[in-house]
Amino acid sequence: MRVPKRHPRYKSLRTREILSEMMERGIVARTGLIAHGRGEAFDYFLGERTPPEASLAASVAAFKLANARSPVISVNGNVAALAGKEIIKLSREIPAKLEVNLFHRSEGRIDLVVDFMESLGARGVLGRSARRRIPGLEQPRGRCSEGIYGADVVLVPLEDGDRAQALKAFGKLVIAIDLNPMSRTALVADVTIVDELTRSIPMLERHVRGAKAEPARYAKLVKGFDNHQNLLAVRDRMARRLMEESR
Ligand code: PTJ
Repeated sequence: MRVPKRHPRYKSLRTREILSEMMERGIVARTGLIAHGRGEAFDYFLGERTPPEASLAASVAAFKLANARSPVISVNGNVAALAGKEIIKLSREIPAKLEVNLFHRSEGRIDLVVDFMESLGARGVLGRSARRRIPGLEQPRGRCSEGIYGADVVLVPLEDGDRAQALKAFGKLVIAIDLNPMSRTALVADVTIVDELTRSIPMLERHVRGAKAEPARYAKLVKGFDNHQNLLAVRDRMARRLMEESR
C-alpha cells in the first residue's frame, strides 16, 4: 500500500506497513503487531512526543551504559524492524554488544534477525548459540548467549515482564524502553524510558555522548534519580493529556 506523505498519520501508517512486511519475512513475531498497537495507544497519551521524564531517564541510562563493564543491548524482532540501524549506531557509541534474544524463540527466527542486523552493518551479533540460561525462566525463553549472561547492564527495549524480572533477579542493571509506564517491565527495571523506540534510541545516543563529555553533570542526575517517582510523573502527564480538550 502506498501511503501519501501528506497523510496526517503518515509515519504511523508507514510504520505499520514496515512491521507487517517484516512479519511476512518472519523477523517480527505475529504478536509483535499487537505489541506495537498497544505501544501506539500509549504514545497517544504522550502526544507522540518525548516527555521530559523520558529525557531524564535516558540521561541516567546513558551514564549507566557508558560506565558499564560489559553492557549489552537485547534485540528482538520489533526492535530490529523499527530501529535496527539506530541500535547499531548506539551500540558503537557506548560501545555495547548486541544480542538477539527473542520472546517467541525459534532457531529460524534467531537466524533471520541476526542476518537482518548483519545486513544493516552490525558485526559480531550474539544470539545464535544460546548455551546459557537466565535463571528462573523456563525453556526456551530463558535461553541466552554469553553477552546477556555475563553483562552487568542490559538495555531491553520492548521486553516482556517475566524476562525483565528474571534479569533483575539475576543481578543485572535493567534499562527498559517501554511506552506503557504500568507494564511489569517498566516497574521492575532500574531505569525506564517511557518513550517510543525510534524517538528514544537517537536521544539515548546523544546522551551517551553527553555522559562521556560531562561525566560529573550526568553523575549528579543519576544520584537524584528515582525510577518509581519518574514513572508516576509520566502517568500523571498521560492522565492530564487525556483530560485535555481535544485540539
Ligand atoms: O520478537 P520477539 O519474539 O522477541 O517478540 C517481541 C514482542 C514485543 C512481541 C514481545 O517481547 C512481547 O510480547 O512484548 P510485550 O510483553 O507485548 O511488551 C511490549 C511492550 O512494548 C508493551 O508494553 C508496549 O506498550 C511496548 N511498546 C510497543 N511498541 C513500542 C513500545 N514501546 C516503545 N516503543 C514502541 N515502538
